[in-house]
Formats: sequence, C-alpha cells, structure tokens
Amino acid sequence: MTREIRRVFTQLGYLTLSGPEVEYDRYNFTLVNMPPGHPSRDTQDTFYIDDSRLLRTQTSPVQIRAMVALGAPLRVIVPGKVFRRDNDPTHSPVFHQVEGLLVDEGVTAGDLKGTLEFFARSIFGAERAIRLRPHNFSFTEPSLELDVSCMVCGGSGCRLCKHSGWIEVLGSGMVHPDVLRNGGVDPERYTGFAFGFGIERAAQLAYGIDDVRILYENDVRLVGQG
Ligand code: 2U9
Repeated sequence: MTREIRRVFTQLGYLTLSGPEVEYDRYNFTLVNMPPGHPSRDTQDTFYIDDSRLLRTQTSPVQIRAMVALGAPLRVIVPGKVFRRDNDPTHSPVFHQVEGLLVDEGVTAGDLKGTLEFFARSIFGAERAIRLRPHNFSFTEPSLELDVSCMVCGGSGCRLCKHSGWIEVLGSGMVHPDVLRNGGVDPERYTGFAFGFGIERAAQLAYGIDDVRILYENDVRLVGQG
C-alpha cells in the first residue's frame, strides 16, 4: 500500500521523507498549533518518554523539520509509524500514516481538490467520485474531510458505506499561517495544503479487508501476495 501511495505522489513531484519515531513534544504538538493543555496531548492518549519526549502521534513533526531544512517551495509525503494509547477492535496502539505537504506561491484549495481527486482515483479506481466536507484540525484552516464514492456499491448504498454511498478516506486542509511560520516559511508569500490518512485503513478499503489484524499476522498466504 505504501509503495502504491508513493508511486501516485512521485508522479506529482513529491519527495518521500522519514524522521524520528521518538520526538520532542514541541515538534509533535506545539509547532502544529497544539499548545500545552490541548486535549490530544493528554497522557491518556499519548505515550510519553519523559517531560519533553514522546512517541510521535502523527508524522507532522517530519513536515515541520522538512520546512526548516528545505524551505519553500516544497512537496513531500511522509509515510511512517505513529503511536496512540488506543487498543480495541478498530484501533491499534501502533499504525501507519501518510501525511503530505505542498507549499508554493499561489497554492489554492482548488489545487488541493485536484490532487485528492487524482489520488482517490489512482488508489480506489478511475470511476470514483469525491466530495469534501468541512472539518476542524489545529494545523489547517480551513480543514476538510474527503469522502470517496463507495468502492463496494459504487454509491447506491450497502453495508460498508452504511447506506450513504460515501466512505470517509482522509483529512486535509490549507496549512495554517502560524504553522508555516513555525517552519520558517513566510505566509505572506507562500500558501500550502496538507493531508493525512491511515495506511491500514486505506489498504482495507482498497482490497476489501474487513479485519485489520490479518495485516499484522504474517500469514504466508497474505505476505506472498506482495
Ligand atoms: C504540517 C502542516 C500540516 C497534516 C494533516 C490530517 C489533515 C489528518 C489524520 C487522519 C486520520 C491522521 O490517520 S489519521 O489519524 N490526519 O486528517 N493531517 S491535514 O497536516 C499538516 C501536518 C504538518 C507542518
């Protein structure tokens, strides 16, 4: 799945980057607009190592590091492991995310929409329709969630899409000017968009996998299909 996602974004000129899984809370939270006291920082949700270090809960700190190191213009995707204190039938304490970031002069929400449509059709099929709904993330303003027309019924309604015809696939938005500033990028000159999603969930939707655990069990009948 990661290979397929990389192929889509490499075609669009994105670099693939990685970064540390043990992070400073400043990079994981503060610099993406989650100041001390933000609910996501709760010790009920986050694995802390000590007062200033934790297991990253998202790959966003790598995009901050990329802006600082490479500056604008910038196109990167960051696949990698993330950690959350969640463990139930639909949540694993470790899972994989891809986040993407594009920063340049004159970037608009229209560019974001076109990019997400290309991504959705490349991964989930050329006949897929998309829709964007308003949402809220600390690092983007405005924030948008992307729904893709259901890969099982094509939109007419079935059990997978709970008879709505749509499946929620990812979160996205226009990068908050304070977050650009935190990466050393001038928000008066540059704008950007960002997106993020869970790779296991994307694999379940793309391949019709109803139980996430088979992705971790190393059954040779599954791993032999790579
Ligand atoms: C920087 C600027 C912007 C990354 C983004 C999302 C939206 C998002 C979650 C969806 C489900 C991850 O797997 S999940 O829990 N993510 O919806 N992530 S925009 O925005 C950034 C990141 C870094 C510097």
